Amino acid sequence: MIRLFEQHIVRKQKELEGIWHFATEEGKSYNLSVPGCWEQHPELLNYRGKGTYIRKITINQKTNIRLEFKGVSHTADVFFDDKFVVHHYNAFTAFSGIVTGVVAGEHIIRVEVDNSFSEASALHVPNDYYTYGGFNRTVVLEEINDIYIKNVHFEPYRDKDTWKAKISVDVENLSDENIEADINITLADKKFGQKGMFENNSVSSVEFAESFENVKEWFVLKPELYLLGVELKCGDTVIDDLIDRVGFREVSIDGRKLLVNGKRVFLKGFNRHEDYGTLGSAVPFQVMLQDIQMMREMGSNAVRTCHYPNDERFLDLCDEQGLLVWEENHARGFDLEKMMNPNFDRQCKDCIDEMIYQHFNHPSIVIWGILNECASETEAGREKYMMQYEQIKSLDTSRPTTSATCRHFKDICLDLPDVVSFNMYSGWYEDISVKEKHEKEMIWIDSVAGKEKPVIVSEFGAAAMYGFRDRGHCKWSEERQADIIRENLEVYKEDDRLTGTFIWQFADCKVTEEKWFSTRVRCHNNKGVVDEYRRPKEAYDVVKELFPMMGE
Ligand code: ADA
Repeated sequence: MIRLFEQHIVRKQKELEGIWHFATEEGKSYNLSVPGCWEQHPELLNYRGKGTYIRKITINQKTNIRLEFKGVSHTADVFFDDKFVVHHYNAFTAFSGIVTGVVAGEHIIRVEVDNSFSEASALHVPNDYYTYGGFNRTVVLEEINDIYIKNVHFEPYRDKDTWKAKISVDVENLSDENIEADINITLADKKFGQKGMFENNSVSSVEFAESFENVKEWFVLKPELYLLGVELKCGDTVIDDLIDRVGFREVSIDGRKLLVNGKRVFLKGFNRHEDYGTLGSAVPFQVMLQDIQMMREMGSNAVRTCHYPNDERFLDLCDEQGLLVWEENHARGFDLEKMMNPNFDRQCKDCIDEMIYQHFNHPSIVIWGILNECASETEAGREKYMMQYEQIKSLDTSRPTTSATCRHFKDICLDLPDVVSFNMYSGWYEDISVKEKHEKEMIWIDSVAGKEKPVIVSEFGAAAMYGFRDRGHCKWSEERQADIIRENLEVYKEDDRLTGTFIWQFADCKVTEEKWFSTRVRCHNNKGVVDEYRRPKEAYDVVKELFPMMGE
């Protein structure tokens, strides 16, 4: 499955899922699944390094092809008939490559994949989640003309009692000639369009501003979605199309409140890693659906994509279920030394560019996050936070920004984001009263945030080993985890200054043995309220009892 709705009627598109031939650096060969992580193969459980995937395709008539890789972990170099096509770093954003003038017959796609740790990888490092190897998401083959629709952005806003939208269509002209064509849009029973002259060998944008009477707004847990169809017409022939799915909703801030369509919302949910049992980060669609159904059963209305952009099918599900999403760029726990890696700024910039360019239209995304628990207590770190917030605002002014800090009482960046968020593990890493620590934190935040802002407790929780029960409620028992989550939720439930809280975490996830083995039993982060196979721990029912008592 590529998306939860058909993206094309005219453009030919197919998924290149199935068996690809794989070889390690040492030349050992395997047949592996795409999508799939190579660690799923019993001989590659701990393989970290380079590997080559090969797949043959057959083209029936001369055409241009576009290959879209939804996620390759973590670095990919793509070749088509031994000709270099595209390079990409980062497992969590999509990328594509185009080959023009492909003749009919059999062709070979080769993808050199690398999940090793080195200075070349500033974001994928030994961490409290695992960097797998392979195709964590699927691959799509498309046949396109010399001119095609590259992307469409939809930005809704209310103007008094009318919904309006700014729509921007990116068209790429691959030929050496300028091409005139019509762009026609269908949305919510309305049709409109304009002619465009598309310059050779370039990407041009066509802008629209339209009003939409009689549409229903998208709201938390009350979603309304519309298909946005774009057609590219040369003369009387529609030569390309692109369909996306949008919602009419607007996000704003009023003092401490986060508003959707002018109504206050309270985000209550989970931090969720893309990781499942023996499948690693190649999480199947049915597990994504199960995760959301379990989070909803516990009363969640939100989810945080810790700590990287997520699979767009998961975001499609959030759009359909009316969940509120905090999506963030790829970063976890970098001290200043790591932030000074010569590749860090560029790799963060690319990730933010791709995250917003690819996920802009999802109504469920209501906040963009950056740099989880990085060096926000340093001046040099502040420069990077400032640069990344400015980058986000240059790409999207329709959503607020935030960052989850753990630099308590020393963070010097809280004046920068629209929403202040902090991670707090009272009761787990510190045996301290949650209420007492929370009050101190809130007073400090107000003293340094520059003005009253919405505040989110972006992480809290405790570890428990699935199945370990102890009537004394000792640490690592399911009972103790349930007690700590209860104490936290009881405090946050009563604090009207908060606009949200996310439990760390939804499910247990694998971590890198290097660096983390000493504090992570069985090389997992065991703070899930379900284990990596989605088996609920006792805390599941505590959340199910208390979340419904918290604001919507
Ligand atoms: C941090 C971090 C999470 C996880 C958590 C923990 O807050 O943001 O990724 O590592 O701590 O389990 O300690």
